[in-house]
Amino acid sequence: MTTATAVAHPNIALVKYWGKADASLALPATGSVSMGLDVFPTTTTVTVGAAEDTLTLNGAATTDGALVRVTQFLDLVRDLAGSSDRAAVVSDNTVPTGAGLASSASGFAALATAAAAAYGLDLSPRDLSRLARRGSGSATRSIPGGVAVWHAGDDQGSYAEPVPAPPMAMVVVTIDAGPKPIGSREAMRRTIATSPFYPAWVTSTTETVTDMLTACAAGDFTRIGELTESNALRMHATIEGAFPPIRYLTARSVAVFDAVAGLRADGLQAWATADAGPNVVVLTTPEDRGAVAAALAGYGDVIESGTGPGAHLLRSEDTEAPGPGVVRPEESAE
Ligand code: 2P0
Repeated sequence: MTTATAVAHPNIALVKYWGKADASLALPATGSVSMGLDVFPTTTTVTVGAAEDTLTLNGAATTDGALVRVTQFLDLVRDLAGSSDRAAVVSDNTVPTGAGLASSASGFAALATAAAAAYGLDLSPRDLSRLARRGSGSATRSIPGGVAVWHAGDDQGSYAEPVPAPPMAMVVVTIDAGPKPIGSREAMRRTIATSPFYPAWVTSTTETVTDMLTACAAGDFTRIGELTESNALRMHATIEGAFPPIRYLTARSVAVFDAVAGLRADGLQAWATADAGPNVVVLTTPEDRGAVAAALAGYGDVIESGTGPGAHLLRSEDTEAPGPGVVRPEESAE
């Protein structure tokens, strides 16, 4: 029985991924760029040698669609490893319930890292990121952590890697912790099928990725911020162009965008973005993050984050014992 435990963090895109070129291989229509967070890690243990695949999520046995998705992902790992062994997956998210951050990026990055090790695969960071992509697109970018670019391309070429960038921080403003009106996977499909703005989104975002990488390399924080906020609004405009329309931003979201513009007028580095929901994330500098968080406290629950690490193994061990997290005698003596 082989067990491995990995930890991974969420990431927030500065240039968004919205739409697949190939759903079965999880290939994005465009590249994207993100900042990995240093808050809310997911810790996942995979133990190979179970009677059947099982998933325990935050302490509760799970048998719904989440288990189906995990099993399909493990099938990919088993194919690579030439194994038919089933596995027990135990995953704990530290995102507070309703923080408004998706856990699929950290979840599948941690699962990919732990499962690859538990099944005996020795993958390069690039191949680990390609594997995480098959679980959830945004998980691709949680493998490197830090500021990362996820390349569009074919199966071999679509992976994430770190990019040089100036120091960054984020302030997450949770406006509404309720469920999304429509999940991002289905919303992406509807956007591609019905939004007349989608072709322009693909063209412009491809250019924005290049511009963002140039701004990151130059350490031009203001340009990074401008591109971040612009790309987020373009994504939401494209989504709103779907039929039937999908609108994630609420009046309260827009109020935060206005407040962030006010902070810029006051001389702070603050640029707003938002994913597939009403919550707003503000890109800022390590110097300005405290002032930005204080100024936005009245708009919702506010959480600060610095730039986080990539996905990594906590332990990988062979054990005779039946279950994850078992400490061998020589280790328990420490
Ligand atoms: C992003 N989002 O770049 C964009 C911005 C949401 C808005 O990636 O279908 O859960 O698993 O590939 O990764 C959310 O989509 O979608 C997402 P799948 P995922 O972060």
